[in-house]
Amino acid sequence: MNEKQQALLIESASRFPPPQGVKLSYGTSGFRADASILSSTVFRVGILAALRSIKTKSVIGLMITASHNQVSDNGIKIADPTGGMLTQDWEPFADAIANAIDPKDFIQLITEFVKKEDIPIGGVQSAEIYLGRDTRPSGEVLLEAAKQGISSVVGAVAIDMGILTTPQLHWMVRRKNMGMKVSESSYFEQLSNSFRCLVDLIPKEDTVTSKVDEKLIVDGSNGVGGEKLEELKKLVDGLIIEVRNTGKEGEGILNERVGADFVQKEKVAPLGFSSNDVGIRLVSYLHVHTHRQCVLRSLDGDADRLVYFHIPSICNMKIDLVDGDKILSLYSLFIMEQLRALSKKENSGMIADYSVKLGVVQTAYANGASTEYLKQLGLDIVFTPTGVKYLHEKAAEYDIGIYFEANGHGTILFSEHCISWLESRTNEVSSTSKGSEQHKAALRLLAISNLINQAVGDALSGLLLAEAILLHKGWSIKRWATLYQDLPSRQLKVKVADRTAVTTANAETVVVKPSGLQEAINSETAKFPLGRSFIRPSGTEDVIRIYAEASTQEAADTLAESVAEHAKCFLGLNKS
Ligand code: G16
Repeated sequence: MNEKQQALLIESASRFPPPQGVKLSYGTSGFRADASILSSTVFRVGILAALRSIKTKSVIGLMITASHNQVSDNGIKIADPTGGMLTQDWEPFADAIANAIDPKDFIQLITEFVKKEDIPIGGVQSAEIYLGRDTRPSGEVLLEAAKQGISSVVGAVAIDMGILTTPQLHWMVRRKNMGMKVSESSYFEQLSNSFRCLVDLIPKEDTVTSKVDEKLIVDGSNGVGGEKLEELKKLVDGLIIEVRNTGKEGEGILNERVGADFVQKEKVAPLGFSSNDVGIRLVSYLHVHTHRQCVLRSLDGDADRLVYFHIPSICNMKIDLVDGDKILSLYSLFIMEQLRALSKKENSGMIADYSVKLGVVQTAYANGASTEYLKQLGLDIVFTPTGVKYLHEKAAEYDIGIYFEANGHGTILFSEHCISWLESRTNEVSSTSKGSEQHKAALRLLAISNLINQAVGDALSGLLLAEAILLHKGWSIKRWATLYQDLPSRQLKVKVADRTAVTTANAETVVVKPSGLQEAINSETAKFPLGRSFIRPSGTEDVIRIYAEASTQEAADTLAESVAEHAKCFLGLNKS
């Protein structure tokens, strides 16, 4: 690093002193904490993004968001050149620079890292970083900190893409690095065009419209997802969508008793939904949730997660949840049907000359009944620790890899080879085979690959795909929910003295430290038929998460409570 570059870094870093007495950690999907202590971290991640852009000669994305966390928190997610999460190799460097208090240590860390990674900084190299933020009030200040971090690397340029959902920013980074033009309108066009394509391919005779729910009500979590869905729905024909909890003045607070995380964990309807919505299909997102006729759906705070639900009875606001596992099951079923159609030899001239490797990826949070169902479908199932960065990596090993966390975060990845094969199936067909079931199946799979966000889980594109499949099958949310019956489950969180004292193994199903805790969990689990429980430290909140499932709701609740008691005993409570 030359002197000019070093001086620039020292001068700009002096404007963003790190908070004293706080250790920040990269976590499940980037840094996340109370927004008031994050300026220095975001500034430093700006530098990291510029280095990553120089190293990879590609555009990098930075998203200012804390997704499902409370409104006073904020955070930063990093999109790598593929549009996926930052490579895990760089996480230790991110941790180190975020926590370097002494300016000399900070400069030394950067000097050593650029040397090790052979990153030529301070010279003629250029770097380009796309910036986005959600609707949190702290977003503007933190965006400015990111810009200052970026501009303290010679040749690096920040491009502010405005208020976006997290998946939109990841999509833009991926697309730009594929050499395509990038704009929000091209995102909306791609989604709505491929949705229309799927709907146009529905066999007319099979459409049982009477069974399909009439209306979709979406809980936008008072975040950016609601606003974006209002724009997208103008381009989407054939769906009646009503958005609630849009975050408009007076509508409510971001993620406060709304959104996919709340709906999925608490299993109750979000604010803004009432007994008038009984029987409707609903969606929640980040977070997005859906509810439809009426189907309801919930999105989350930055619209990267999606769960569906409906309210079966006016007696209470308890919901029937259609979570990420059921979305995964719906997608898997539909894709398998298309692959089966493709492999059939018809008098069409099309021959399936290649066997597509299809696999699904879940985490320990997947309901046991969903895994059983997917096994029965004959699917290859792999488990990873929590965090899309792990699931995405595994899914990319298949020709078509579908991954979902129960909390509604997931997507479908198509290998380049698979896309080219599908394209050749649709381009090379003889005129007689056009319109055959094989031809249509290939077109459907290609439409899915365009509709689904292959950079990261995306509540908006995930919603349109689920809707297209439901329309194709003529299914209501109730029919969808009966694919299998979830085992009763319960999730709890406990604020312990130090969550980092817990380490786990086997995709987070076994506690390694503190020693003795796993034995205590085993002895509780053994008391309940179909009992299963695990604990893990959250990577987005300062808590330990506890999951339990069993044959009855009462048993799942009791198991979760007793495991929580053991966790408190072994780890001690956080008194602050
Ligand atoms: C992030 C990750 C998800 C993860 C979630 C909760 O989601 O992208 O993969 O499931 O955090 O993680 P944890 O249990 O470690 O707190 P989001 O939507 O909050 O960005």
